[in-house]
Amino acid sequence: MTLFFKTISRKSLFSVGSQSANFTWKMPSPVKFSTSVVASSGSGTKPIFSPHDALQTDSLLTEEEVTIRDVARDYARNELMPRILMANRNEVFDREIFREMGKLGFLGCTVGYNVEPTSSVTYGLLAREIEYVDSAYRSAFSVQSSLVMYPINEFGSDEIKKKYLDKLRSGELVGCFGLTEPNHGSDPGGMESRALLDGDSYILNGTKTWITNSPIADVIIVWAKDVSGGDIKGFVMEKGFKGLSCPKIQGKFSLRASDTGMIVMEDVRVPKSHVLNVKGLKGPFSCLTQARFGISWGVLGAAEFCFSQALEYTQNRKQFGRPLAQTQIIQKKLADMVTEINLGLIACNHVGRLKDQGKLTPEMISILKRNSCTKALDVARNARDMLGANGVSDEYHIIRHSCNIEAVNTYEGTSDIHALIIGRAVTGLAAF
Ligand code: TGC
Ligand code: FAD
Repeated sequence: MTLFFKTISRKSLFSVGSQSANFTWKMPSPVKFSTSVVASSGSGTKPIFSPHDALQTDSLLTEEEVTIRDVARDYARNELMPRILMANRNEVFDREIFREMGKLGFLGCTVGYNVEPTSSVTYGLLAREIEYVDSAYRSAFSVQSSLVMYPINEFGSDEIKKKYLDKLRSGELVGCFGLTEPNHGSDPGGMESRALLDGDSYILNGTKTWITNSPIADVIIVWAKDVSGGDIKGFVMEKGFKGLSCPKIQGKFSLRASDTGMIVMEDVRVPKSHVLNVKGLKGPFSCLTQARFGISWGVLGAAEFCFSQALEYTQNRKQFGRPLAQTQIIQKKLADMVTEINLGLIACNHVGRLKDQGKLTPEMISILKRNSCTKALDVARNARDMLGANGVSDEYHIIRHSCNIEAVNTYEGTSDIHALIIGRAVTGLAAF
């Protein structure tokens, strides 16, 4: 496989201007990462325990996956981290981030159009490193890769593949994916958006809401019911199409560094060549399978940050004459965190390998998405508590992660909806 990451000039990428925050990171020392697993001893090597790779998941990665992961880690921690505090505080998304991720080869890395695709585990590792900094940046990465590039590559005509895929990969174009409607979130099958065939084009009417990146998107994928026949179909629209508008939703207290909006369609004409070649809910659901897989990895990255921060903080913070980390309750919380994060990562890795072997079922993804989100939310909430008052300050970053994971737990199928998908597979009875 081509290591396209190696061809990028890191120097030029990393000279992009970082937004300077008025605040400095107040941890006593930077969060450290040790993934060493062996130590020399008189009789050879002896495995040692690292809280940051407790079950040695790194040993399951290929050399190429480790290399790409390290590039992503470097980028996320050195380039994204300095920008996030003010971006989150001011609800700003820097569109340049798409070009940066594009330059590094992150966008649509598993989509093999004009490039060699990476493994699914690589995609997961990228999501994990990016979400270690913020879920908003991972959302940008996953919507573009899994919800926009994936369906265009799988179901698009040669014409639209040629028109959009390379530009989406480079980050020159930004895409979004509209499934949710004001009256239909968990039950997209009830959608009210309609498409009427009229000559060589369809006329679309309807409203989508809570759409990541819609206010800044150039390429807008919308799912709507074809009036003749009633099948759900996917339509690829462009910013500027007559009758199309994408107002921003204001006042989110989660994913504040991501632009979320609506897609309002009033008699929007979409050429037939822009209709995706798939019928029914399996079109959008197959995209969701890709994105949910990435979220399952990503949200554990956010949990890893919260764990590392809480560990460092409680090792340094003394109350009652001893470090907080030397108390039983704090140690139990840290033990729970390290257990859940590492079990979760092993599961993601395993399912990623099954995915590339063609052995995946959607229920496996529901298990991962639900498990990773609920466990990460728990880790973030506990970490917030362990920092006391500082836990509610955005300068310590945990409250931001905690608020973000609330939304991540809701989108792409809520935790309870995934329980019902698993429940249906277990019992054979649909409860929704
Ligand atoms: P159901 O009968 O289960 O399925 C209908 C058809 O779809 C097929 N199918 C799949 N195909 C491929 N991949 C999958 N994962 C699939 N899951 C189902 C299925 O075989 C069937 O095909 P066919 O040929 O028989 O028609 O449909 P249902 O209506 O009963 O589904 C119920 C339920 C609850 C599972 C579904 O509605 C659901 O998943 N609801 C959750 C909605 C959701 O996740 N929305 C996400 C919106 S996008 C988003 O949130 C992006 S956030 C991104 C970010 O910022 O990162
Ligand atoms: P509802 O479906 O109204 O659910 C409300 C509650 O009821 C939940 O707890 C749910 O679990 C529960 N519930 C629902 N049905 C049942 C049942 N049968 N039994 C028991 N409990 C049930 N959508 C897109 O299409 N594209 C995007 O890019 C996108 N980005 C998003 C970004 C953000 C920041 C957010 C917050 C959402 C985004 N969404 C997007 C929408 C997201 O997918 C929906 O919010 C989600 O699917 C849930 O739908 P809902 O909000 O309408 O909640």
